[in-house]
Amino acid sequence: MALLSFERKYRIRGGTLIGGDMFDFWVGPFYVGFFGVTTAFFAALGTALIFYGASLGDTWNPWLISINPPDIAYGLSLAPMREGGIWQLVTICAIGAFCSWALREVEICRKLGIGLHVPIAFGVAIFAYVSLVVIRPFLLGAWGHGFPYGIFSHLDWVSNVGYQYLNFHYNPAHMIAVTFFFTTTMALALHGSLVLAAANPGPGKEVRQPEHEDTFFRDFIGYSVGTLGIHRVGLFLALQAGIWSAICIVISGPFWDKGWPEWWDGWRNLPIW
Ligand code: BCL
Ligand code: BCL
Ligand code: BPH
Repeated sequence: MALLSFERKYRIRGGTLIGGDMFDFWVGPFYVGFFGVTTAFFAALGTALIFYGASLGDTWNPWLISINPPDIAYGLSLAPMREGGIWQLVTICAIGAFCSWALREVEICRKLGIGLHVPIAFGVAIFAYVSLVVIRPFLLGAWGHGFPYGIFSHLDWVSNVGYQYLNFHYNPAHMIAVTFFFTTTMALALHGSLVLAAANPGPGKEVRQPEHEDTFFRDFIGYSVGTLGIHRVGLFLALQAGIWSAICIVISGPFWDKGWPEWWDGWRNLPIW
């Protein structure tokens, strides 16, 4: 891979955000950079803390290990290590690792001279995570509202929090988020299959061009959004899915503490039906 002719031109120092040319080098195919080092630091420390927490617990079964947030009674204070303090430190490490990862993406984009679309998109995923473990717990006044770090335990959390609002499906922002997740998958299914169809017209036939792809959708549904356009649509749909997810959970509690079905009462009671 390193033999791509342009790599010699871009694999040079510069473009870093901080620290000048400190760590401004590659190890094999990987760009390191200052934020590569901070990612490794936070990821290693966070993972070690999870193992430490697991060693205090009563199981090494990977499905059952769980690092739990502090009791609600600790509010927004720091809890003792064994009573949620580990969760708090893991959360700091996780945010440190995710943000470092995004900033490393930024440095690579700057070296390549390309836009920052990828790190911005990842920023939306980080935002969704932060909304779950920082923004919502902060608004509710206790770190205990964050989700536990365990494969099964975090599923229990989702189910319990969902039923706390009777039927989470009635949360309007959840509806929008779910719809965007489904639509994203539909768009990628159409895009992936269309590109492969043009690239694989059958044995012995010449690969078809984007004009054929556009024509397929014009013939079929009267409109093609175009080769660049579909990537804009895809990015838009995926980011909306993340953004509305974050909204749907942040409003549950801080802005609406009854069952979500009740939210629709005003609408149902309109005198027009
Ligand atoms: Mg979850 C499921 C991780 C937040 C609801 N969730 C999963 C599993 C995986 C996971 C164990 C498959 C996810 C996947 O393929 O995603 N969830 C995970 C992480 C976070 C998270 C890391 C996080 O925010 C840091 N999950 C949440 C929040 C809920 C939630 C709280 C709303 C988003 N999650 C659910 C539900 C389900 C999962 C509902 C499932 O049914 C599914 C499952 O089977 O659970 C048992 C897509 C991403 C990829 C394909 C990229 C690869 C990701 C890999 C697989 C992640 C491995 C995580 C690893 C085990 C965690 C530890 C890290 C180490 C210490 C370094
Ligand atoms: Mg719901 C949330 C769909 C039924 C209760 N629900 C969500 C949303 C999504 C969804 C819109 C989760 C996606 C998300 O936030 O991603 N729900 C959904 C669907 C149904 C459904 C489709 C369905 O029935 C068909 N939900 C229900 C039922 C309730 C319910 C009715 C339970 C009984 N639902 C809830 C609750 C929540 C959701 C409660 C939420 O909290 C959640 C939500 O909106 O959260 C914001 C966002 C992505 C992330 C948070 C992942 C972030 C990843 C980070 C940045 C990176 C991790 C890196 C990793 C550690 C690295 C691993 C190592 C490497 C692999 C090496
Ligand atoms: O590198 C990437 O992709 C290859 C980035 C990434 C992205 C990107 C990247 O550029 C983008 C654009 C997105 N994700 C986008 C999105 C969607 C919408 C905006 C959204 C649906 C989503 N990502 C979701 C998810 C999920 C879900 C749904 O659960 C997961 C699990 C991921 N994304 C995962 C990832 C990673 C593969 C990668 C990425 N999305 C980011 C890798 C990274 O940050 O590496 C640095 C950190 C580590 C190596 C480990 C850190 C360890 C911690 C310190 C400890 C663990 C704490 C954790 C809280 C425990 C959780 C336990 C669970 C069992 C609950």
